[in-house]
Amino acid sequence: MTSLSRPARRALQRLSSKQRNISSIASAKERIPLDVLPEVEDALETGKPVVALESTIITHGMPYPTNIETTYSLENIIRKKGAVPATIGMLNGRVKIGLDKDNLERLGAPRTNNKVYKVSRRDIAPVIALGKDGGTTISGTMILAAQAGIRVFATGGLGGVHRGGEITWDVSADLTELGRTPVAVVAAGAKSILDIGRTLEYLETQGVTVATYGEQDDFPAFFTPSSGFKSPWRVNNPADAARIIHMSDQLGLGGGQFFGVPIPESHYAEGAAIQAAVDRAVRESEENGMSARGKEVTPWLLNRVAELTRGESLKSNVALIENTALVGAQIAVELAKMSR
Ligand code: PSU
Ligand code: MN
Repeated sequence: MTSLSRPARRALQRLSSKQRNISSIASAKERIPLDVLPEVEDALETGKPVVALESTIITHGMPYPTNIETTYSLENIIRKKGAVPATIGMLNGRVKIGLDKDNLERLGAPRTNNKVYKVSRRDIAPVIALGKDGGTTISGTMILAAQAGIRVFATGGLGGVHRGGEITWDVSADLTELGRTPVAVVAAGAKSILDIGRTLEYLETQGVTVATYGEQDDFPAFFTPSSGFKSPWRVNNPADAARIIHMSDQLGLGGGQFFGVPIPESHYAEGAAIQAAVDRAVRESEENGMSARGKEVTPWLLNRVAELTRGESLKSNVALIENTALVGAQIAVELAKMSR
């Protein structure tokens, strides 16, 4: 939209959300190879609530077939709350807003010979231009969601400043994306494979509104409810979250918001054991040089933690994403009422 003149941009801002989404999808289709599932296109055109889901979880974050089963489960949870799910990924260089069964199988099935890229901002243009397949990270998904006019996105864990990031400079593109792209991310916080204190500092510098969603002040740490760091804000209902998103748009601030939803209480108990595995995995990654391997670091750590906990971490992972999908859908429903 930055190519528009300022008066044109103002005129576009005055359009109702319905008109805006039609123009946003139509114009996106003129610019990029884009396929939108009919259910999603209809929802966007008629101002119904839509929740984006990412695909790096499917391609790099979870093993088969849990990755695919979880995607169906998330999509159903979102539908039950009255919103439409849009899982975002890339196939043959085409952007997919909503994945059908075949798309999902192709991205999620065990790899034979087709390489599936982990796609953050820097990778989007090459994957399209060179006709590749990709699972989009939070940053990649935010960009494509924004292109389609989707304002709310639910997922598991945010990328961040890695432990030792002050030396390796390994800082996830998720953080800068939240600073520039207007999509609200609802997730279970950031894993303690990361330096959560520095992650929050970086988000502040980027101007990102960070709020815990629930009854605690602490920023959640994915497998455990509390990170030991406070979130700058707290909300405990979907309408308040939606009001923050809406006001950010009214102000024309332009960036995203982050809502950290603590892991459900039923999974607190596993948290401590998983935490020990996280610490061990981080130590191993430093010893074997994995921690200096860029985009491979996060998937390696996730996989190692799952191994060390004999799959317990995977169960918690599924439970907490199901929870963020539910909250994301509730926020999207409230936001749709405000944007009419
Ligand atoms: N954290 C998780 N699970 C994940 C990811 C992060 O608990 O699957 C994925 C997300 O797609 C996130 C990405 O956007 O990893 C961040 O990767 P990196 O650290 O390389 O920026
Ligand atoms: Mn990184």
